[in-house]
Amino acid sequence: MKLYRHTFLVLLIAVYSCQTEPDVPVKKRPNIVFIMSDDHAYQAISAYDDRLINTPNIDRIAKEGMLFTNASVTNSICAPSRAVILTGKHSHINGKIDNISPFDTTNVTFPQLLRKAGYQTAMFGKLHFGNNPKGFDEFKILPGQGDYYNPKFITATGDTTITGYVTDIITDLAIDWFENRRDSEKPFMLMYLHKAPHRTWMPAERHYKDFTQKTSPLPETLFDDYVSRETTAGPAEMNILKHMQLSYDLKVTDSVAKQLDIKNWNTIGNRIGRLNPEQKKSWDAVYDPINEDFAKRFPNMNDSTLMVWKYQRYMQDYLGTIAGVDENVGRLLDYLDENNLSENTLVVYTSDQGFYLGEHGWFDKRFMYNESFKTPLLIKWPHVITPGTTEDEMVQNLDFAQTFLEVAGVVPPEDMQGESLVPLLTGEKEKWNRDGVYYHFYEYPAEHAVKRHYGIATKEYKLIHFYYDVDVWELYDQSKDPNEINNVYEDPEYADVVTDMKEKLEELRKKYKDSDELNTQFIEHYKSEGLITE
Ligand code: SGN
Ligand code: CA
Repeated sequence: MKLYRHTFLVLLIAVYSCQTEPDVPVKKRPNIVFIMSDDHAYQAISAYDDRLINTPNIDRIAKEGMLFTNASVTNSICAPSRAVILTGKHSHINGKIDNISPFDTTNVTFPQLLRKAGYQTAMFGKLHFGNNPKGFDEFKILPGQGDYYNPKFITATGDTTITGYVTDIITDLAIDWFENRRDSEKPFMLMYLHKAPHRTWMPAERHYKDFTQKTSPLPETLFDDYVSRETTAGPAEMNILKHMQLSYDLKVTDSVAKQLDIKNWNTIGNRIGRLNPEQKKSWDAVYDPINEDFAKRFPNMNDSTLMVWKYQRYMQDYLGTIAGVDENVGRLLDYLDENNLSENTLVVYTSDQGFYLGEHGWFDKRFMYNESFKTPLLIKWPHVITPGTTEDEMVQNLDFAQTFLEVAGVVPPEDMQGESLVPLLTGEKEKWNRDGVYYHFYEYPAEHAVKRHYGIATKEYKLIHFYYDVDVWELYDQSKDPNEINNVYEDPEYADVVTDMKEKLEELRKKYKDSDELNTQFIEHYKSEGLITE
């Protein structure tokens, strides 16, 4: 197999080297399909963990390719993650540190480079940049977060609203592009970007009932008391009991709330208002009985039973949206198979970050703690990746740009900061040498109140520095404490580890050109924008 892979790569290189001769067709270069969902936790992909949901179609990518068990993001929030993916540079270099400011379109992105090198490029779905993507022959993107039902899309020629369910529509758009506008003389690069399973977790009608009768196992840390993390994890506003809203998130109707006289009722409606009368009728048929049942139980609930009820309702809708993603990923993979496109196509499945499914009592992301720092990553590339391989090297979303450029035979710009994953994909691990990865989260003060922090993760330890509003260091021992509930930074037994990890962290900060001065500049920027008022 190794010999075969080697021969294949030699052939690829031979094809690339023909690029300079205009008469030689270059269509043998591999196609790239980049599938990304929004907030899809690896805990909700059965290739990683089958306790919550079965995702046979997403799993197919790992079965036919490689499952990464240590993939992470550099900044666990939507638009910054997308900017890192497109530019191959950390947030402090590409400038997109948070979801607030628009993306600086003077950045060079890998789709621009691929297009220049002769690839046909398209993007469908969620981008969340505040401006249109560059480097695409065609795009149809959701404005901002987008809507689950009857969503609006931005296109190069104006806006359009499409009736239906967002995950189905994004797939329809991709398949329509393949069917009607693909140039078979060129290799293609498709970015197929789902909104699901982002908050407020609204499934397709056919999946309303898939999970509403099911209960999910409770995570070990659902009732985390944040001891030893009182000033970091403690103040975050993403606790299911305290911060997840019965109306907005869990679809309890206003009339039930009134009947129960629930205090602090948030009357901001969720997006149910977008359903047309027919869609609303099927919605009510499923959700009304759930709410009636809740109305009966609520008077006897205490904090702990309410927490569990909210967690189960959260999981039911969250997993329902994933059933739609999995089905649609299957539809796209089938299309590639049926049209003889799979053989020469590298397919990636990932998420813009991980997500808390009740771990530490939370929903949302942002922290460097595992469930939001790590992200799912499955890649298939027929004849190159040995099917069914598991890879535990520490890879990041920072690495995609250089990977895709290498796959396409394009030399990456020197200032990109990742590493191509090709040696891992081809089984030449000896060429891969990474001992730790860097992380930096900025969006604070902001929704969910997760404080600014940066840190380093190795396979054994994680060292985090929360540096704004507090000055707190945390150290986690991954093998002894995989749930990251014991901060051992002050433990004398770990003094040497702390010294060593601090050294490694400083090396990484230097390597990636991050610094305290930059932190101050970003804070000053927040002040000038009125986002920090002191
Ligand atoms: C919205 C959500 C937040 C979420 C951010 C960022 N609130 O603001 O819960 O953290 O998006 O998500 S909501 O009320 O609008 O649902 S991200 O994936 O775009 O980064
Ligand atoms: Ca996201």
